[in-house]
Amino acid sequence: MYLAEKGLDVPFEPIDIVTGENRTPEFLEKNPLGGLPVLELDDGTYLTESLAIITYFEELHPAPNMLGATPLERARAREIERICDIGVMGNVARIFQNTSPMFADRIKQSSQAAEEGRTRLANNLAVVDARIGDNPYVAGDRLTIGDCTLFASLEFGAFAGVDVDPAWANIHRWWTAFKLRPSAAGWPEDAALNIPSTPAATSLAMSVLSDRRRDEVHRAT
Ligand SMILES: N[C@@H](CCC(=O)N[C@@H](CS)C(=O)NCC(=O)O)C(=O)O
Repeated sequence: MYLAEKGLDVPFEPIDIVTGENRTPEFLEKNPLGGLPVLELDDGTYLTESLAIITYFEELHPAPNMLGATPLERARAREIERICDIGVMGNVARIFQNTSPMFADRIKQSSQAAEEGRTRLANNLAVVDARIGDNPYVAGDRLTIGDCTLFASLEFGAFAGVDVDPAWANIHRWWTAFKLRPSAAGWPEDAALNIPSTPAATSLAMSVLSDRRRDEVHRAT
């Protein structure tokens, strides 16, 4: 989404996390933590961590500016981006990992950890909702990196069956508007159906969807 907003064309190689392509020895040489995304640099080395990758591109291609023009604007943009990543994405992931069958044999699932994730998610969404207020974007009247992070987090939440309370009206207004941006057009309608490359992987992905989401997918296909 960030690359689309910047108008940058970077060659892209999909990695199937459902079948564990990101856990092969070959991939772990690129990122020992197994996470995506990974940026392969011209010198053959690899850069990991979304924020590091984004800020690298931001310095190479400052226009359109998606961080801010002054030190304080950049600090505010990073502040809300961290809240969206750690507070929203992190807690959506925590709930998903502690409730989804996909993780049943990978971690010791805990309903208490999932519950804690829900509380922390609500606290962070309250801050994001207040920060958006009447503004069109998460950091005010211009698009910044936090908008990309929030969109990815909410879409992942929709896939994982983690709902955003309708009480967060500013977030919902922002989300509805953001879906209309051309950069959102390429966003997979349903990550579970687009990421997997084999029938077995698709069936595994379908099995981890919430019942509600699975019904929606069946209706749409
Ligand atoms: N802090 C890292 C998080 C990396 C990460 O966990 N990415 C997820 C994206 S789906 C992933 O690869 N999950 C699959 C896994 O860890 O097996 C970043 O911002 O890049």
